[in-house]
Amino acid sequence: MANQSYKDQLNQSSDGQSQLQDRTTRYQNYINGQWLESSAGQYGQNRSPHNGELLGEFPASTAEDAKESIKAAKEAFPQWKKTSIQQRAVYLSKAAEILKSRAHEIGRDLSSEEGKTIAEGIGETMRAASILEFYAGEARQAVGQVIPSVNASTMIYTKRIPLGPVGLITSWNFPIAIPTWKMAPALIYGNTVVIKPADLTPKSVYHLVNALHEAGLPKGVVNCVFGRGSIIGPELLQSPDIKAISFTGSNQVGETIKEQAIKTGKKVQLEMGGKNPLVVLKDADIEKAVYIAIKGAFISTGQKCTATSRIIVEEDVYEMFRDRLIERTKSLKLGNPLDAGTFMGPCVSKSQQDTVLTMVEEGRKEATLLYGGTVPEQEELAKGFYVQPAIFEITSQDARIAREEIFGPVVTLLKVTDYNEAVKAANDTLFGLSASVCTNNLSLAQQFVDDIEAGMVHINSETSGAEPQVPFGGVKSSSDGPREQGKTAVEFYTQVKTIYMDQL
Ligand code: UN1
Repeated sequence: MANQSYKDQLNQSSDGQSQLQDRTTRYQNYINGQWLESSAGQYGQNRSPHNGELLGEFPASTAEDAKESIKAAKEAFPQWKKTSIQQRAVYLSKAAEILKSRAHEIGRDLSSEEGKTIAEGIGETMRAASILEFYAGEARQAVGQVIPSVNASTMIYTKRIPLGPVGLITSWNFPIAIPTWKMAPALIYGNTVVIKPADLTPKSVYHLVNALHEAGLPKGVVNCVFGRGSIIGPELLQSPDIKAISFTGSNQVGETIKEQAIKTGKKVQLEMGGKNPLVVLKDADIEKAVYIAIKGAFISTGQKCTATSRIIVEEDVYEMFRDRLIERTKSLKLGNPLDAGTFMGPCVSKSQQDTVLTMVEEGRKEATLLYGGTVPEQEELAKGFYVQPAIFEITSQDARIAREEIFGPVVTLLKVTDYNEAVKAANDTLFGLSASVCTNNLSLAQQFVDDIEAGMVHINSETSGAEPQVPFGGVKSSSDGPREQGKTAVEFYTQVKTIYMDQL
Protein backbone atom coordinates (compact mmCIF):
# COMPACT_ATOMS: atom_id res chain seq x y z
CA MET A 1 0.00 0.00 0.00
CA ALA A 2 2.66 2.48 1.00
CA ASN A 3 4.14 2.63 -2.45
CA GLN A 4 0.91 2.57 -4.34
CA SER A 5 0.40 5.85 -6.11
CA TYR A 6 -2.42 8.13 -5.17
CA LYS A 7 -3.70 7.87 -8.72
CA ASP A 8 -4.11 4.11 -8.37
CA GLN A 9 -5.88 4.67 -5.11
CA LEU A 10 -8.24 7.14 -6.69
CA ASN A 11 -9.07 4.71 -9.41
CA GLN A 12 -9.91 2.03 -6.87
CA SER A 13 -12.01 3.99 -4.42
CA SER A 14 -15.61 4.70 -5.04
CA ASP A 15 -16.40 7.96 -3.22
CA GLY A 16 -14.57 11.07 -2.11
CA GLN A 17 -14.59 10.34 1.59
CA SER A 18 -13.04 6.90 1.30
CA GLN A 19 -10.42 8.30 -1.07
CA LEU A 20 -9.30 10.50 1.79
CA GLN A 21 -9.40 7.84 4.43
CA ASP A 22 -7.66 5.24 2.29
CA ARG A 23 -4.94 7.48 1.01
CA THR A 24 -1.44 6.13 0.82
CA THR A 25 1.50 8.11 2.05
CA ARG A 26 2.33 9.07 -1.55
CA TYR A 27 0.65 12.04 -3.14
CA GLN A 28 0.90 13.24 -6.71
CA ASN A 29 0.98 16.42 -8.70
CA TYR A 30 -2.30 17.57 -10.18
CA ILE A 31 -1.81 18.39 -13.84
CA ASN A 32 -4.49 18.75 -16.49
CA GLY A 33 -7.11 17.15 -14.24
CA GLN A 34 -5.00 14.11 -13.39
CA TRP A 35 -2.97 13.02 -10.39
CA LEU A 36 0.43 12.38 -11.89
CA GLU A 37 3.72 11.18 -10.59
CA SER A 38 6.59 13.60 -10.99
CA SER A 39 8.54 12.96 -14.20
CA ALA A 40 11.65 12.08 -12.16
CA GLY A 41 9.72 9.80 -9.79
CA GLN A 42 11.37 11.54 -6.81
CA TYR A 43 9.59 12.33 -3.56
CA GLY A 44 10.18 14.57 -0.58
CA GLN A 45 9.02 13.72 2.91
CA ASN A 46 6.37 15.66 4.76
CA ARG A 47 7.03 15.39 8.51
CA SER A 48 5.41 16.62 11.69
CA PRO A 49 7.28 19.48 13.40
CA HIS A 50 5.95 18.11 16.71
CA ASN A 51 7.52 14.65 16.63
CA GLY A 52 9.01 14.02 13.20
CA GLU A 53 6.30 11.53 12.23
CA LEU A 54 6.09 10.89 8.48
CA LEU A 55 2.86 12.42 7.21
CA GLY A 56 3.21 11.72 3.53
CA GLU A 57 5.50 11.86 0.55
CA PHE A 58 5.08 14.54 -2.06
CA PRO A 59 6.62 14.82 -5.51
CA ALA A 60 9.98 16.55 -5.76
CA SER A 61 8.87 17.93 -9.09
CA THR A 62 11.08 18.80 -12.02
CA ALA A 63 11.17 21.73 -14.42
CA GLU A 64 9.45 19.37 -16.86
CA ASP A 65 6.48 18.97 -14.46
CA ALA A 66 6.22 22.73 -14.13
CA LYS A 67 6.26 23.11 -17.93
CA GLU A 68 3.49 20.51 -18.24
CA SER A 69 1.39 22.42 -15.70
CA ILE A 70 1.88 25.70 -17.50
CA LYS A 71 0.93 24.05 -20.79
CA ALA A 72 -2.24 22.62 -19.22
CA ALA A 73 -3.18 26.00 -17.74
CA LYS A 74 -2.59 27.66 -21.10
CA GLU A 75 -4.73 25.16 -22.98
CA ALA A 76 -7.56 25.36 -20.46
CA PHE A 77 -7.67 29.16 -20.44
CA PRO A 78 -9.74 29.97 -23.58
CA GLN A 79 -12.59 27.70 -22.50
CA TRP A 80 -12.48 28.81 -18.87
CA LYS A 81 -12.51 32.44 -19.96
CA LYS A 82 -15.70 31.72 -21.93
CA THR A 83 -17.33 29.86 -19.04
CA SER A 84 -19.91 32.10 -17.37
CA ILE A 85 -18.93 33.59 -14.05
CA GLN A 86 -22.01 31.96 -12.50
CA GLN A 87 -20.81 28.55 -13.63
CA ARG A 88 -17.33 29.21 -12.30
CA ALA A 89 -18.97 30.08 -8.99
CA VAL A 90 -20.68 26.69 -8.87
CA TYR A 91 -17.29 24.95 -8.69
CA LEU A 92 -16.12 27.25 -5.90
CA SER A 93 -19.31 26.71 -3.90
CA LYS A 94 -19.06 22.95 -4.27
CA ALA A 95 -15.41 22.99 -3.19
CA ALA A 96 -16.41 25.09 -0.16
CA GLU A 97 -18.99 22.48 0.82
CA ILE A 98 -16.40 19.72 0.49
CA LEU A 99 -13.90 21.58 2.68
CA LYS A 100 -16.56 22.22 5.31
CA SER A 101 -17.66 18.60 5.35
CA ARG A 102 -14.04 17.54 5.96
CA ALA A 103 -12.94 20.43 8.13
CA HIS A 104 -11.93 18.22 11.04
CA GLU A 105 -9.84 15.88 8.99
CA ILE A 106 -8.24 18.63 6.92
CA GLY A 107 -7.68 20.77 10.02
CA ARG A 108 -5.95 17.85 11.65
CA ASP A 109 -3.68 17.33 8.64
CA LEU A 110 -2.95 21.04 8.51
CA SER A 111 -2.02 21.20 12.19
CA SER A 112 0.04 18.04 11.91
CA GLU A 113 2.22 19.45 9.15
CA GLU A 114 2.34 23.13 10.16
CA GLY A 115 2.29 22.87 13.94
CA LYS A 116 -0.49 25.33 14.72
CA THR A 117 -3.18 24.10 17.11
CA ILE A 118 -6.01 21.89 15.96
CA ALA A 119 -8.53 24.66 16.68
CA GLU A 120 -6.56 26.92 14.35
CA GLY A 121 -6.22 24.15 11.77
CA ILE A 122 -9.97 23.58 11.65
CA GLY A 123 -10.60 27.33 11.81
CA GLU A 124 -8.29 27.91 8.87
CA THR A 125 -10.03 25.22 6.83
CA MET A 126 -13.37 26.90 7.55
CA ARG A 127 -11.79 30.20 6.58
CA ALA A 128 -10.78 28.69 3.25
CA ALA A 129 -14.38 27.56 2.71
CA SER A 130 -15.59 31.03 3.57
CA ILE A 131 -13.15 32.60 1.07
CA LEU A 132 -14.47 30.29 -1.67
CA GLU A 133 -18.03 31.26 -0.73
CA PHE A 134 -17.19 34.94 -0.81
CA TYR A 135 -15.76 34.74 -4.34
CA ALA A 136 -18.60 32.50 -5.48
CA GLY A 137 -20.87 35.32 -4.28
CA GLU A 138 -18.94 37.81 -6.40
CA ALA A 139 -20.50 36.13 -9.43
CA ARG A 140 -23.70 37.96 -8.55
CA GLN A 141 -22.07 41.34 -8.13
CA ALA A 142 -21.61 44.07 -10.71
CA VAL A 143 -18.19 44.07 -12.37
CA GLY A 144 -17.12 47.00 -14.53
CA GLN A 145 -18.63 50.44 -14.86
CA VAL A 146 -20.81 52.50 -17.15
CA ILE A 147 -19.30 55.98 -17.51
CA PRO A 148 -20.91 58.98 -19.24
CA SER A 149 -19.32 60.05 -22.53
CA VAL A 150 -18.84 63.59 -23.80
CA ASN A 151 -21.04 62.56 -26.73
CA ALA A 152 -24.71 62.02 -26.11
CA SER A 153 -24.86 59.04 -28.45
CA THR A 154 -21.83 57.21 -27.07
CA MET A 155 -21.99 54.68 -24.32
CA ILE A 156 -18.77 53.97 -22.49
CA TYR A 157 -18.39 50.97 -20.27
CA THR A 158 -15.59 48.91 -18.81
CA LYS A 159 -15.18 45.17 -18.59
CA ARG A 160 -12.84 43.14 -16.44
CA ILE A 161 -10.80 40.73 -18.56
CA PRO A 162 -8.93 37.74 -17.08
CA LEU A 163 -5.15 37.77 -17.46
CA GLY A 164 -4.59 34.15 -18.50
CA PRO A 165 -2.66 31.47 -16.60
CA VAL A 166 -1.39 32.83 -13.29
CA GLY A 167 1.31 31.43 -11.01
CA LEU A 168 0.71 31.22 -7.27
CA ILE A 169 3.64 30.68 -4.91
CA THR A 170 2.45 30.27 -1.36
CA SER A 171 3.82 30.14 2.18
CA TRP A 172 3.65 27.43 4.83
CA ASN A 173 2.16 29.47 7.65
CA PHE A 174 -1.43 29.64 6.36
CA PRO A 175 -1.16 26.57 4.18
CA ILE A 176 -4.80 26.42 3.08
CA ALA A 177 -6.11 29.97 3.61
CA ILE A 178 -3.47 31.78 1.55
CA PRO A 179 -3.62 29.39 -1.44
CA THR A 180 -7.40 29.76 -1.34
CA TRP A 181 -7.38 33.52 -1.15
CA LYS A 182 -5.19 33.64 -4.22
CA MET A 183 -6.89 30.82 -6.12
CA ALA A 184 -10.54 31.74 -5.54
CA PRO A 185 -10.37 35.25 -7.06
CA ALA A 186 -8.03 34.03 -9.82
CA LEU A 187 -10.63 31.44 -10.83
CA ILE A 188 -13.81 33.42 -10.43
CA TYR A 189 -12.50 36.20 -12.70
CA GLY A 190 -11.58 33.66 -15.39
CA ASN A 191 -7.88 32.90 -14.96
CA THR A 192 -6.32 29.46 -14.88
CA VAL A 193 -3.83 28.55 -12.19
CA VAL A 194 -0.53 26.83 -11.55
CA ILE A 195 0.17 26.65 -7.84
CA LYS A 196 3.50 25.83 -6.19
CA PRO A 197 2.70 25.13 -2.53
CA ALA A 198 5.24 25.62 0.23
CA ASP A 199 7.22 22.40 0.47
CA LEU A 200 6.83 22.22 4.26
CA THR A 201 3.03 22.09 4.08
CA PRO A 202 1.91 20.37 0.88
CA LYS A 203 -0.94 18.35 2.33
CA SER A 204 -3.15 21.34 3.06
CA VAL A 205 -2.93 22.44 -0.58
CA TYR A 206 -3.52 18.90 -1.71
CA HIS A 207 -6.86 19.03 0.17
CA LEU A 208 -7.83 22.29 -1.49
CA VAL A 209 -6.94 21.07 -4.97
CA ASN A 210 -8.66 17.77 -4.34
CA ALA A 211 -11.84 19.60 -3.27
CA LEU A 212 -11.82 21.53 -6.55
CA HIS A 213 -11.15 18.30 -8.44
CA GLU A 214 -14.08 16.60 -6.74
CA ALA A 215 -16.22 19.66 -7.39
CA GLY A 216 -15.74 18.85 -11.08
CA LEU A 217 -13.49 21.73 -12.07
CA PRO A 218 -12.60 21.28 -15.78
CA LYS A 219 -9.17 19.84 -16.47
CA GLY A 220 -6.23 22.22 -16.61
CA VAL A 221 -8.00 25.07 -14.83
CA VAL A 222 -6.02 24.40 -11.66
CA ASN A 223 -2.66 22.65 -11.68
CA CYS A 224 -0.54 21.93 -8.65
CA VAL A 225 3.17 21.12 -8.70
CA PHE A 226 4.77 20.14 -5.42
CA GLY A 227 8.47 20.50 -4.70
CA ARG A 228 11.28 22.99 -4.45
CA GLY A 229 10.76 26.65 -5.21
CA SER A 230 14.26 26.82 -6.67
CA ILE A 231 13.22 24.39 -9.43
CA ILE A 232 9.59 25.28 -10.09
CA GLY A 233 9.80 29.00 -9.36
CA PRO A 234 12.09 29.88 -12.30
CA GLU A 235 9.78 28.02 -14.72
CA LEU A 236 6.80 30.05 -13.58
CA LEU A 237 8.78 33.27 -13.61
CA GLN A 238 10.38 32.81 -17.00
CA SER A 239 7.44 31.38 -18.91
CA PRO A 240 5.81 33.94 -21.22
CA ASP A 241 2.57 31.99 -20.80
CA ILE A 242 2.25 32.88 -17.11
CA LYS A 243 0.76 36.34 -17.02
CA ALA A 244 0.92 37.12 -13.31
CA ILE A 245 2.57 35.90 -10.13
CA SER A 246 1.07 36.20 -6.68
CA PHE A 247 3.50 35.37 -3.90
CA THR A 248 3.41 35.20 -0.10
CA GLY A 249 6.68 34.65 1.71
CA SER A 250 9.93 36.31 2.67
CA ASN A 251 11.16 39.69 1.44
CA GLN A 252 14.31 38.13 0.09
CA VAL A 253 12.45 35.72 -2.20
CA GLY A 254 9.80 38.33 -2.98
CA GLU A 255 12.35 40.80 -4.31
CA THR A 256 13.91 38.17 -6.58
CA ILE A 257 10.50 37.18 -7.87
CA LYS A 258 9.66 40.77 -8.65
CA GLU A 259 12.88 41.33 -10.58
CA GLN A 260 12.43 38.21 -12.69
CA ALA A 261 8.70 38.48 -13.24
CA ILE A 262 8.93 42.04 -14.45
CA LYS A 263 11.46 40.99 -17.12
CA THR A 264 8.81 38.84 -18.76
CA GLY A 265 6.14 41.51 -18.37
CA LYS A 266 4.11 39.83 -15.64
CA LYS A 267 1.92 41.47 -13.09
CA VAL A 268 3.24 40.88 -9.59
CA GLN A 269 1.56 40.78 -6.21
CA LEU A 270 3.83 40.26 -3.21
CA GLU A 271 2.89 39.76 0.43
CA MET A 272 6.03 39.71 2.50
CA GLY A 273 7.27 40.60 5.94
CA GLY A 274 5.93 42.47 8.90
CA LYS A 275 7.23 43.90 12.17
CA ASN A 276 3.86 44.83 13.49
CA PRO A 277 3.52 47.16 16.47
CA LEU A 278 0.94 47.09 19.23
CA VAL A 279 0.70 50.46 20.98
CA VAL A 280 -0.74 50.42 24.49
CA LEU A 281 -1.85 53.87 25.66
CA LYS A 282 -2.15 54.78 29.32
CA ASP A 283 -5.95 54.73 29.45
CA ALA A 284 -6.16 51.16 28.08
CA ASP A 285 -7.69 48.29 30.02
CA ILE A 286 -4.41 46.55 30.84
CA GLU A 287 -5.84 43.07 31.27
CA LYS A 288 -7.44 43.23 27.83
CA ALA A 289 -4.34 44.78 26.31
CA VAL A 290 -2.19 41.93 27.65
CA TYR A 291 -4.58 39.40 26.18
CA ILE A 292 -4.47 41.20 22.82
CA ALA A 293 -0.66 41.21 22.99
CA ILE A 294 -0.45 37.51 23.74
CA LYS A 295 -2.84 36.52 20.99
CA GLY A 296 -1.07 38.73 18.46
CA ALA A 297 2.44 37.66 19.41
CA PHE A 298 2.19 33.97 20.24
CA ILE A 299 -0.78 32.33 18.53
CA SER A 300 0.52 30.20 15.64
CA THR A 301 3.91 30.36 17.39
CA GLY A 302 4.25 33.93 16.11
CA GLN A 303 4.55 32.61 12.57
CA LYS A 304 2.30 35.14 10.89
CA CYS A 305 3.36 38.11 8.84
CA THR A 306 0.64 39.92 10.80
CA ALA A 307 1.94 38.80 14.22
CA THR A 308 2.61 41.41 16.89
CA SER A 309 6.37 41.63 17.29
CA ARG A 310 6.82 45.04 18.92
CA ILE A 311 4.83 46.26 21.90
CA ILE A 312 5.12 49.94 22.69
CA VAL A 313 3.66 51.05 26.01
CA GLU A 314 3.13 54.46 27.61
CA GLU A 315 5.27 54.82 30.73
CA ASP A 316 2.38 55.36 33.16
CA VAL A 317 1.21 51.77 32.65
CA TYR A 318 4.45 50.18 31.44
CA GLU A 319 5.43 48.24 34.58
CA MET A 320 1.91 46.99 35.17
CA PHE A 321 1.59 45.84 31.55
CA ARG A 322 5.06 44.23 31.49
CA ASP A 323 4.59 42.27 34.71
CA ARG A 324 1.19 41.00 33.72
CA LEU A 325 2.41 40.06 30.24
CA ILE A 326 5.24 37.98 31.71
CA GLU A 327 2.91 36.34 34.21
CA ARG A 328 0.36 35.36 31.60
CA THR A 329 2.98 34.23 29.10
CA LYS A 330 4.45 31.89 31.71
CA SER A 331 1.11 30.11 31.94
CA LEU A 332 0.77 29.44 28.19
CA LYS A 333 0.74 25.75 27.45
CA LEU A 334 3.18 24.56 24.81
CA GLY A 335 2.54 21.15 23.40
CA ASN A 336 1.28 18.81 20.76
CA PRO A 337 -0.82 20.91 18.37
CA LEU A 338 -3.38 18.12 18.26
CA ASP A 339 -4.05 18.20 22.03
CA ALA A 340 -7.10 20.24 22.93
CA GLY A 341 -5.42 22.18 25.77
CA THR A 342 -2.42 23.38 23.76
CA PHE A 343 -2.01 27.13 23.25
CA MET A 344 1.16 27.06 21.16
CA GLY A 345 2.74 24.36 19.04
CA PRO A 346 6.28 24.06 17.64
CA CYS A 347 8.04 26.16 15.03
CA VAL A 348 7.37 24.73 11.58
CA SER A 349 10.88 23.35 11.02
CA LYS A 350 14.31 22.89 12.52
CA SER A 351 15.62 25.76 10.46
CA GLN A 352 12.84 28.05 11.71
CA GLN A 353 13.58 27.00 15.28
CA ASP A 354 17.30 27.72 14.69
CA THR A 355 16.47 31.17 13.32
CA VAL A 356 14.39 31.97 16.39
CA LEU A 357 17.09 30.74 18.77
CA THR A 358 19.78 32.67 16.90
CA MET A 359 17.71 35.84 17.05
CA VAL A 360 17.16 35.30 20.77
CA GLU A 361 20.96 35.09 21.17
CA GLU A 362 21.33 38.28 19.16
CA GLY A 363 18.66 39.88 21.31
CA ARG A 364 20.54 39.07 24.51
CA LYS A 365 23.43 41.22 23.27
CA GLU A 366 21.33 44.33 22.82
CA ALA A 367 18.34 43.94 25.10
CA THR A 368 17.12 42.36 28.33
CA LEU A 369 15.47 38.97 28.00
CA LEU A 370 12.61 39.08 30.49
CA TYR A 371 11.23 35.62 29.82
CA GLY A 372 11.51 32.56 27.58
CA GLY A 373 13.48 32.11 24.38
CA THR A 374 14.74 28.67 25.40
CA VAL A 375 13.97 25.18 24.21
CA PRO A 376 11.50 23.64 26.68
CA GLU A 377 12.77 20.72 28.71
CA GLN A 378 9.70 18.47 28.78
CA GLU A 379 10.45 14.99 27.51
CA GLU A 380 7.33 14.86 25.33
CA LEU A 381 8.45 17.95 23.40
CA ALA A 382 12.01 16.78 22.84
CA LYS A 383 11.41 15.61 19.27
CA GLY A 384 9.70 18.86 18.25
CA PHE A 385 10.96 22.29 17.20
CA TYR A 386 9.70 24.07 20.28
CA VAL A 387 10.79 27.42 21.69
CA GLN A 388 9.34 29.08 24.78
CA PRO A 389 7.70 32.40 23.92
CA ALA A 390 10.27 35.16 24.45
CA ILE A 391 9.76 38.67 25.81
CA PHE A 392 12.56 41.22 25.47
CA GLU A 393 12.76 44.67 27.00
CA ILE A 394 14.43 47.13 24.66
CA THR A 395 15.44 50.73 25.20
CA SER A 396 15.63 51.67 21.56
CA GLN A 397 14.25 50.57 18.26
CA ASP A 398 17.79 50.04 16.98
CA ALA A 399 18.08 46.53 18.43
CA ARG A 400 18.22 43.93 15.66
CA ILE A 401 15.34 42.01 17.23
CA ALA A 402 13.21 45.15 16.90
CA ARG A 403 14.09 45.65 13.24
CA GLU A 404 14.18 42.25 11.55
CA GLU A 405 11.25 39.95 11.05
CA ILE A 406 11.85 36.83 13.16
CA PHE A 407 8.72 34.83 12.36
CA GLY A 408 8.59 33.19 15.74
CA PRO A 409 7.28 33.73 19.27
CA VAL A 410 9.50 36.70 20.10
CA VAL A 411 8.26 40.11 21.14
CA THR A 412 9.97 43.33 22.22
CA LEU A 413 8.68 45.76 24.83
CA LEU A 414 9.51 49.45 24.63
CA LYS A 415 8.56 52.13 27.16
CA VAL A 416 7.65 55.54 25.71
CA THR A 417 6.71 58.86 27.31
CA ASP A 418 3.60 59.68 25.29
CA TYR A 419 1.45 59.05 22.21
CA ASN A 420 3.76 60.94 19.85
CA GLU A 421 6.79 58.96 20.90
CA ALA A 422 4.76 55.76 20.58
CA VAL A 423 3.78 56.51 16.99
CA LYS A 424 7.31 57.53 16.11
CA ALA A 425 8.64 54.20 17.41
CA ALA A 426 5.83 52.25 15.76
CA ASN A 427 6.65 53.80 12.38
CA ASP A 428 10.38 53.32 12.81
CA THR A 429 10.50 50.19 10.66
CA LEU A 430 10.92 49.15 7.06
CA PHE A 431 7.64 47.25 7.25
CA GLY A 432 4.05 48.42 7.26
CA LEU A 433 1.63 45.52 7.23
CA SER A 434 -0.55 45.73 10.32
CA ALA A 435 -0.64 47.81 13.51
CA SER A 436 -2.78 47.92 16.58
CA VAL A 437 -3.60 50.39 19.35
CA CYS A 438 -5.23 49.72 22.71
CA THR A 439 -7.08 52.74 24.00
CA ASN A 440 -10.47 54.05 24.99
CA ASN A 441 -9.52 57.51 23.79
CA LEU A 442 -11.50 57.85 20.59
CA SER A 443 -9.66 60.88 19.30
CA LEU A 444 -6.24 59.26 19.79
CA ALA A 445 -7.53 56.07 18.17
CA GLN A 446 -8.61 58.08 15.15
CA GLN A 447 -5.35 59.97 15.10
CA PHE A 448 -3.48 56.65 15.20
CA VAL A 449 -5.36 55.49 12.11
CA ASP A 450 -4.04 58.53 10.26
CA ASP A 451 -0.53 58.58 11.76
CA ILE A 452 0.43 54.93 11.51
CA GLU A 453 2.20 53.64 8.41
CA ALA A 454 0.40 50.33 7.93
CA GLY A 455 -1.96 48.75 5.45
CA MET A 456 -4.22 47.46 8.22
CA VAL A 457 -5.01 49.04 11.56
CA HIS A 458 -6.67 47.39 14.54
CA ILE A 459 -8.20 49.36 17.37
CA ASN A 460 -8.44 47.22 20.50
CA SER A 461 -7.76 43.93 18.73
CA GLU A 462 -4.59 42.06 17.83
CA THR A 463 -2.54 42.87 14.74
CA SER A 464 -3.28 39.51 13.11
CA GLY A 465 -6.48 38.33 11.50
CA ALA A 466 -7.90 38.77 8.02
CA GLU A 467 -11.53 38.61 7.02
CA PRO A 468 -12.11 37.37 3.47
CA GLN A 469 -14.41 40.18 2.37
CA VAL A 470 -11.97 43.04 3.04
CA PRO A 471 -8.68 44.11 1.45
CA PHE A 472 -5.51 42.62 2.91
CA GLY A 473 -2.05 44.07 2.43
CA GLY A 474 0.57 46.47 3.64
CA VAL A 475 2.69 49.48 2.80
CA LYS A 476 6.47 50.07 2.70
CA SER A 477 8.44 46.80 2.36
CA SER A 478 5.56 44.57 3.43
CA SER A 479 3.66 44.39 0.17
CA ASP A 480 3.84 45.16 -3.50
CA GLY A 481 1.07 45.28 -6.06
CA PRO A 482 -2.69 45.49 -5.56
CA ARG A 483 -4.29 44.28 -2.34
CA GLU A 484 -5.37 40.68 -1.84
CA GLN A 485 -8.84 39.53 -0.78
CA GLY A 486 -12.18 41.28 -0.72
CA LYS A 487 -13.49 42.98 -3.82
CA THR A 488 -10.05 44.54 -4.32
CA ALA A 489 -8.68 41.20 -5.56
CA VAL A 490 -10.27 41.98 -8.93
CA GLU A 491 -7.59 44.65 -9.42
CA PHE A 492 -4.84 42.08 -9.57
CA TYR A 493 -6.57 39.21 -11.33
CA THR A 494 -8.07 41.19 -14.20
CA GLN A 495 -7.27 43.99 -16.55
CA VAL A 496 -9.70 46.72 -17.53
CA LYS A 497 -11.06 47.00 -21.05
CA THR A 498 -12.78 50.26 -21.95
CA ILE A 499 -15.49 50.08 -24.61
CA TYR A 500 -16.84 53.05 -26.57
CA MET A 501 -20.13 52.06 -28.16
CA ASP A 502 -21.71 54.24 -30.81
CA GLN A 503 -24.55 53.97 -33.25
CA LEU A 504 -23.81 54.16 -36.96
C1 UN1 B 1 -3.96 36.40 9.47
O1 UN1 B 1 -3.37 37.23 10.18
O2 UN1 B 1 -4.94 35.77 9.88
O3 UN1 B 1 1.43 35.16 5.84
C2 UN1 B 1 -3.53 36.16 8.08
C3 UN1 B 1 0.75 35.77 6.66
C4 UN1 B 1 -0.32 36.66 6.12
C5 UN1 B 1 -1.67 36.17 6.47
C6 UN1 B 1 -2.11 36.56 7.82
N1 UN1 B 1 -0.18 36.76 4.67
O4 UN1 B 1 0.92 35.63 7.84
